[in-house]
Amino acid sequence: ASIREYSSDSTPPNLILENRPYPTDAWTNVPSSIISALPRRLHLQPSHPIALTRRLIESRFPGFTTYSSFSPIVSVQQNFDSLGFPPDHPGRARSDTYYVNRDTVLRTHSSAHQADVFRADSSDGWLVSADVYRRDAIDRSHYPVFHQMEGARTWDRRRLATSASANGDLAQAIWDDVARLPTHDVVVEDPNPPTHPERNPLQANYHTPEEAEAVGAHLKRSLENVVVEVFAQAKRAAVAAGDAKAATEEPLKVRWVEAYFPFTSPSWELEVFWQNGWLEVLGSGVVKQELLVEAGVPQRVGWAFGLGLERIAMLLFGIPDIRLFWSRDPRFLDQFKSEVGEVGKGKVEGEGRIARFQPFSKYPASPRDVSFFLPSTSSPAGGRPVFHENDIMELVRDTAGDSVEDVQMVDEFVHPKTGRKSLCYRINYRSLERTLGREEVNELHEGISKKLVEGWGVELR
Ligand code: FA5
Ligand code: MG
Repeated sequence: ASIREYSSDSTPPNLILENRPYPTDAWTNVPSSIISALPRRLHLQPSHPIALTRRLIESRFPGFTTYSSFSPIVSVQQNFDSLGFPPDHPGRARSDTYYVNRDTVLRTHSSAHQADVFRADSSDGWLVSADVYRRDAIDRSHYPVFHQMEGARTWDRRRLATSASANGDLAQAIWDDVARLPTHDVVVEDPNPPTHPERNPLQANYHTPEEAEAVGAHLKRSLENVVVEVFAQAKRAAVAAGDAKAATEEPLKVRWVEAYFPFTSPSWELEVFWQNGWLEVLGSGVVKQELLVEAGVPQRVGWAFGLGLERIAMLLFGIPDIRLFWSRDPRFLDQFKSEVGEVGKGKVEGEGRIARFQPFSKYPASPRDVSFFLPSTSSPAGGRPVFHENDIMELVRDTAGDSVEDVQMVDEFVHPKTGRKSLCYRINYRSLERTLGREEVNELHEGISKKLVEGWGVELR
């Protein structure tokens, strides 16, 4: 038996996505809950907080070309190969990525469009907003569908060589542009050395250290300005709402930490101190020159970033749970609508407003535990794929949808005699929109337990 036989039980010969059929194969793993999220495009719904966040950030990059309607169905080449992901990179695994089939995925990040945009767009700066898909944990800041904004700023050496400014000195030209950026007065921690000889080397074959340093400085100031603006707007909204506590929250704390991405070097992540911890909001770095060479623009040099729009929107609007973005409840959506006037009999909806989220009520939580032994032969040779934590996350999501607030492993042990592994997960049921009945929760929980037995061959304890 193989994984193919196992997964073909329930997989139709074609998946219809955005009105197009895609042949399925042994790699197909997109569940119906994800397919139904495809048409939502929250970043394009006029007064939705994700769209408002997108527009606020776009306004901090004047002159950049903006794209926001590329299809989320991309090739493995676009999502991974074009970015230099090695063949064995964990991000490619079926446990982490939604495969339509062997060659086609739901994009896992907006970086999937980097190479294409660099090739097709000769502007110095561009932004791409996109819904992205990942098999991931379930909790208040993780959801299997979320939104990213990709951005890049590059400089053209050839154009520079023929212009009078900076005497053809690229580093100097970039520093001149840094000086044109707005300034801010937030103290930013930047504890790591700017480069790391193995993990994050300068691209010495392509850039002088001065050029890389100038690109890094332009990148950091540009993105700090985004976060500073988001916090200023968040505070304004809190004051307007009479929310004294939020309005006087501690001053903004921001730090850069070294990071690794296959398509940038050096690379950094930007973190913001929020609710007692550091929250990562974006990844970024100096674009690998190989990518620009491949894209037919070897003369361009610059930076790129990829930012989580939900993470920023949670800060901006004070939204405590990522599931709220998917709510169709008018008590949520109407909070961000604005009216521009009246035409005929109807009110005309405006572009929305940045307002502090007012919780409409907190419904009770219903935690339930499920404990089970994994099958002793939990290997592909035994006929089943190896159980991965993301598999229970998806099973829960597919059975109970947004009625689950989080899923956590609370116990794990290996039986001393049989050597079998036992796991216990706590599933916390809580709707954002209503009280769930005891019977209803029991039914959902039994459904999940049953699917664990049938799909994964576990033995309930
Ligand atoms: C990336 O996706 C890179 N493509 C970013 C990048 C672009 C680096 C260009 C360099 C150049 P990462 O996996 O860290 O990196 O995700 C970027 C951001 O998306 C995170 O900082 C976070 O804000 C957000 N994010 C990641 N996973 C989730 C999730 N499950 N739910 C909500 N937001 C998420
Ligand atoms: Mg990251």
